[in-house]
Amino acid sequence: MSLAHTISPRAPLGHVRNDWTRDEIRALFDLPFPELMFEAQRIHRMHFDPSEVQISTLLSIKTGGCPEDCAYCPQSAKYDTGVKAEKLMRLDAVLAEAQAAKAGGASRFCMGAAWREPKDRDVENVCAMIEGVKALGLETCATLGMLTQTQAQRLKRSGLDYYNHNLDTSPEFYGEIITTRTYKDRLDTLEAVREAGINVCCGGIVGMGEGADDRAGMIAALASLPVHPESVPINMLVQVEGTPLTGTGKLDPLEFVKTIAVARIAMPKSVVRLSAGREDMSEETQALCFLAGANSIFYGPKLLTTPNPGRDRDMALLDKLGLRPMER
Ligand code: SAM
Ligand code: DTB
Ligand code: SF4
Repeated sequence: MSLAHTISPRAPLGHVRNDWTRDEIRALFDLPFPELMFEAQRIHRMHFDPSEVQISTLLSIKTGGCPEDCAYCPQSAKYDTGVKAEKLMRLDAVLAEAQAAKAGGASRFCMGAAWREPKDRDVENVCAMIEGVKALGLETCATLGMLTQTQAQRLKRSGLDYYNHNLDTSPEFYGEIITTRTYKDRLDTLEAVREAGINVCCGGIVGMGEGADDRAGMIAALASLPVHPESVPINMLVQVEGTPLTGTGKLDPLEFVKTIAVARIAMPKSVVRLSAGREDMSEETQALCFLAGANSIFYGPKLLTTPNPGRDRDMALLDKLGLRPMER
């Protein structure tokens, strides 16, 4: 039996389980790198075509001025980052961006708003956007902050395919990063989204000064949700001047790759997204992330407010690696 298999005696690796302990996750992180990568790639191939990458494009439909204090975020009103607070975008402008994203090759369009939680009126406006984007033939995703059950149900009726709401880090480190809402608040929103029948997109950020145990705690929290998120974004902190996390020591890129590999093993059927942080990531690190089981990226020159690689650069990379966009 291989070293990796001794970690999960209750069920063979590659099967979906929701009872991961932090120690088991930590043991995956501690595997020799070749063993970890081999298992991640083996499990990836059990459930996915290894040459396919899902392509999403992000749009900030409501930028800046957020009342929350997330220490990583350029859109918090509490930090002076140069991001100006704007109003919710108009429907026609959003649809023009969605059309451009589709023409550029995206299959999913994610709309993000810098809200703590939307008002019911905001939800109505976003529902009109979702209907319009879906009519273009794109999958839809939204990230609007905390939701009530009624709001989640309303979004579902508009046809929303995915809702993004991250746990961000381990329960223990969370208080160092956000004080204006609790871990439990996040779990409640995730439950409302799940109950409403919307696919869940939920992940976190690494490189925030957390320890190896926190990275394991974050993956353990995600992998022990009652149902695994269908989509798991793993973000590398994008350090933005003015946020409390600027100047945090850079995380070793191989630790990022390992986080992706462990997410792949712990949530075998979820799409794992190599998310924020690619602008400053070498092609070699990104290639290792794909090898570790990442099979989704944000595509287009901007994330919400920060830069992302240009389309040409990404297409050249995918081409070089023989990867192709996943069909819907
Ligand atoms: N306001 C909503 C919320 O917080 O749920 C939606 C938008 S918020 C920007 C979505 C996610 O983006 C956050 O949960 C965080 O994981 C990620 N994010 C924000 N700023 C980031 C940064 N500087 N680097 C990496 N990820 C970041
Ligand atoms: C996620 O996990 N990462 C995306 C998406 N969900 C909404 C956002 C990344 C934001 C990076 C900072 C910015 O561009 O403002
Ligand atoms: Fe606001 Fe979301 Fe940024 Fe937190 S992550 S400050 S909730 S926009």
